[in-house]
Amino acid sequence: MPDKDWFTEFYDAEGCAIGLRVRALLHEERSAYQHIAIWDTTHWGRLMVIDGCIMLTSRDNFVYHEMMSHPALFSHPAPRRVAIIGGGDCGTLREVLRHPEVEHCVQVEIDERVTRLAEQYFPELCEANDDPRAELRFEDGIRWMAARPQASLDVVIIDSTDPVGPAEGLFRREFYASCRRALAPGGLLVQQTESPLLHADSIIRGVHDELRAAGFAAARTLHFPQPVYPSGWWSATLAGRDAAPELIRSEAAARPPFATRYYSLGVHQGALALPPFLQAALSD
Ligand code: AG3
Repeated sequence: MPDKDWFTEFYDAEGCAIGLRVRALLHEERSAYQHIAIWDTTHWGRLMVIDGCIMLTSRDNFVYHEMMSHPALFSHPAPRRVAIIGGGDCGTLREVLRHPEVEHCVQVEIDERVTRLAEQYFPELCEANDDPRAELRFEDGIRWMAARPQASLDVVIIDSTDPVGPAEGLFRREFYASCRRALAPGGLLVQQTESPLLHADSIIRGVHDELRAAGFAAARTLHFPQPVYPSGWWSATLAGRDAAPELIRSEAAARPPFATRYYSLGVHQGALALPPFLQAALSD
């Protein structure tokens, strides 16, 4: 098969790559912030790539988006006010708005083009964008968060790209401190934290340390498969403003009032079970 039929993300830092066979390049542009490409693949539906990094495919994004939203929302006693930082494809927003307790969910994405292209090429991810509880903002999430009134949010979800370039500041204690300030008592934060296999001692450990430095009480990392991201294995880290995050609404989690494809009570509990190497990397 000639190379031109494949899109490959080369993950040079770890000497590995992930490839998908493609049929056509549907769109390509350089926005004010980054290079964005949309491909049609032969087996994975559509593919969005930002600066050479795979963001999502139609086929497997449900795993990531459900794990970025449902564990946090079922761990908060009453998640009414939610903010998503990044998440421009709107997949996380859609999952958040499945929760009837949510009264308002604001998505703060720096690059409006990501959302406009998602509307066009991934309309299924954008089906909740017209929900009256949804607010779409296009601005710098770090600055937006720093300007939030104190105790005005219940859950903060950071759905970012890798911690290089524009997203780097989203992995630092200064940003976490503004998140913590904006969270009401009992508030929770969740962030995508890259690969357990590749980044346990670096990024994931670093996020735990930065969260603690910012005043969060405790953090717990969940892991799940994500075939199109480097190593095929991914993570999200949950942190509690005042206490360790616990799955306190387990009855609701056992019977969600909406359909899920990956998330379940058992999956949530299993995702929190850390293999020894990861436990060791994250213990004090
Ligand atoms: N999530 C992107 C996670 C980072 C992927 N990294 C990579 N391919 N090197 C954002 C998109 C989903 N809403």
